[in-house]
Amino acid sequence: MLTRIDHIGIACRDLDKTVEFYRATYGFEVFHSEVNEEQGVREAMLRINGTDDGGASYLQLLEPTRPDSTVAKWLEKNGEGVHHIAFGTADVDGDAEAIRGKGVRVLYDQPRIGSMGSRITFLHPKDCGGVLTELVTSAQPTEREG
Ligand code: CMX
Ligand code: CO
Repeated sequence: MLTRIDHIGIACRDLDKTVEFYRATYGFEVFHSEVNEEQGVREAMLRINGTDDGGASYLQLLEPTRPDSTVAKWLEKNGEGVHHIAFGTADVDGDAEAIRGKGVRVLYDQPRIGSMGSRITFLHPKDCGGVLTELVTSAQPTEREG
């Protein structure tokens, strides 16, 4: 069951500058940052609020690490902006299979590793009304997000 907005993914060309915009404008601080080479991104997670399933909602600021990455290609075409939304679930495997059964393309056969050791998969934007949609199961939610 999808129980929260886990994050909104925002593509940018300059992560440090974008982090500074969110800090100076809204007072949001970096909760976690990392490079995910498989996804081709350097990212910062800004924790916005806790959620009643024990998790949290974040903004995920994404800068491409290489020109052939999905985010780099998206930036070339669209410029900076909202890239995807992500729903949180305790069971990404089960929810992805259920959604696949409804005829929506799930991009990965098995979930991959996302931010903070989470397990993630994506639904094709062409099957979701133009919205690239991610499903996320956090790692150790109580320890990290409690
Ligand atoms: N949102 C909405 N539509 C999108 C999109 C996005 N983020 N990315 C691509 N599209 C649309 C394109 O506009 C295009 O539509 P048209 O054919 O009408 O022009 C169509 O999808 C195909 O786009 P493309 O530019 O040819 O891109 P690809 O097919 O090569 O890749 C996708 C699209 C979804 C398969 C790819 O972006 C992907 O695998 N995404 C999942 C991984 C990812 O996004 N990782 C980065 C974030 C990591 C994280 O969140 O942790
Ligand atoms: Co994401």
